[in-house]
Amino acid sequence: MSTAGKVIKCKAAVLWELNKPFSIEEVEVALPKAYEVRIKMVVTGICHSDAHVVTGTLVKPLPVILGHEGAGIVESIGEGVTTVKPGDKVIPLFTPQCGKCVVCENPEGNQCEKMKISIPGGTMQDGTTRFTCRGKPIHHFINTSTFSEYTVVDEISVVKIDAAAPLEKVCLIGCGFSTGYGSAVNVAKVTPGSTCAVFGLGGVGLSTVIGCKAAGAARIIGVDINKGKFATAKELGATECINPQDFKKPIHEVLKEMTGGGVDFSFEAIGRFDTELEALLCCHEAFGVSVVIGVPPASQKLSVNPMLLLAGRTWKGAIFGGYKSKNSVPKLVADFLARKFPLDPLITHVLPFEKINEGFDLLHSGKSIRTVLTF
Ligand code: COD
Ligand code: ZN
Ligand code: ZN
Repeated sequence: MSTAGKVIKCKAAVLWELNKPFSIEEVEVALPKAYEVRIKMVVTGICHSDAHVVTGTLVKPLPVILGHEGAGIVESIGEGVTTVKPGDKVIPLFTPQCGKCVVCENPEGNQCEKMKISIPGGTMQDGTTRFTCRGKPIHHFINTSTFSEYTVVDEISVVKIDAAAPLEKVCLIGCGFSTGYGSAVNVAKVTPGSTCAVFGLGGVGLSTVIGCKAAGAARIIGVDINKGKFATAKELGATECINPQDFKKPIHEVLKEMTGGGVDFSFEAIGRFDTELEALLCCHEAFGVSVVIGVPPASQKLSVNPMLLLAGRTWKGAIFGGYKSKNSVPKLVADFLARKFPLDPLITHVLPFEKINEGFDLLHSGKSIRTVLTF
C-alpha cells in the first residue's frame, strides 16, 4: 500500500531528556512540503556527535530525533523537488549545499549558510517540524534525523547515490568516513612522503588514517588512550601507534622527538581542548598544519599564545571534511564502489534499530568503532 500523500506512523528513537536512554516510540511523520523529501531509512550509523547531544555537550532543543549518518530510499517528494525522485537511493546531508549562498558559490569552504550545526536549530528550513509523538512536535537534528524509520529533509540536505551502492556500508559516507578522510585529503591536503599524527582512533580518526594513507603519507602515527584501537589503525595504514598514558612527558614532546622536530600534519578527532593543543604543538612550528575535527564542550574556550603560529604553523578546522556535500557524496560513493578505500573495517557492529541503546553503550565502552543500525 502506497504511503505517498499520507501521514506515516512509524518507529523512531526519541530523546526526551538529557542523559536518558532513547525511547522507541510511534511517531507521526508528516508529508514533505515544497522542496522537501521524505525518506524511508534503511540504515543509520551511530556517531559520537549524537552522543554529545545526549550529554548536553552539543546543545540542541529537546525532544529530538537524532542520527545523521544514514542511508535510505526516497518515499515521496514535495512540490518543486527536482534532484531526487521516489525510489532513489539517497544519503541525507547534515551539511547542506544550497548552491546559491556565498559559501556554495565559492570554490573554497563548505559550511553552507543554511547550515544549522552551530545554532540550536531543530526544525526544517521553514522553521516547523514534521515529527509528532504523543501529540507533541519533536525536533529535527541537523537536517537529517536518521533515527527514525521515515524522516523528512530539505532537498538541499539530501543527495542521490548510485543504485548499486550497499546502503549498510555507504551510510558512513554521510558523516564519519567523509569527516575524517576529507580532513586529510581535502582540508590538510596531506602530501606524498609526509609524516602525520592522528589523535583519536574512533570512526572519524581511523577515516583520517585512511585519507593520510591514500594521500601517500610515509609515516602515520596514531594517538589514542585505548590500545584496543591500534590493530585496526595499523590495518588501515598507521605505521605506529602510541598511548599518551605510557609516557611521563606531554605527547607533543614525544612526537617531536620521534619526528625530528614535529610532524607535517596533525589531526584532532577527539573533541577535547587538551588534545587539540597537543595536536597543534606536535606539528612542526615552521611548516606544520594542524586540523581541528572534534568540537569540545560549547561553554569552554581555549587560550593560545599567538607565538605558536608566528613561526609558520597553520591551524585550521572543517566540518564534514571540507566537502561540498551534494557534489562530493555521490563521488565518494562511486570511489567506494571502485574500491578506492575500505569501509568494512570501520563497521564493528550491526544491530537492529530497536537495540539503539546497546549501540550507544558499545560506543561509550570503546568496544565499537561504528555500529550500524538496520531498520
Ligand atoms: N587522548 C587520546 N585519545 C582519546 C582521548 C584522549 N584524551 N580521549 C578519547 N580518546 C579516543 C577514544 O579512545 C576513541 O578511540 C576516540 O578518541 C574517539 O572516537 P569515537 O569513536 O568516540 O568518536 P568518533 O570518531 O565517532 O567522533 C569523533 C568526533 C571528533 C568527530 C566527535 O566526537 C566530535 O567532536 N564531533 C563534533 C564535530 C563534528 O564535526 N560534528 C559534526 C558531525 S560528526
Ligand atoms: Zn557525525
Ligand atoms: Zn549554500
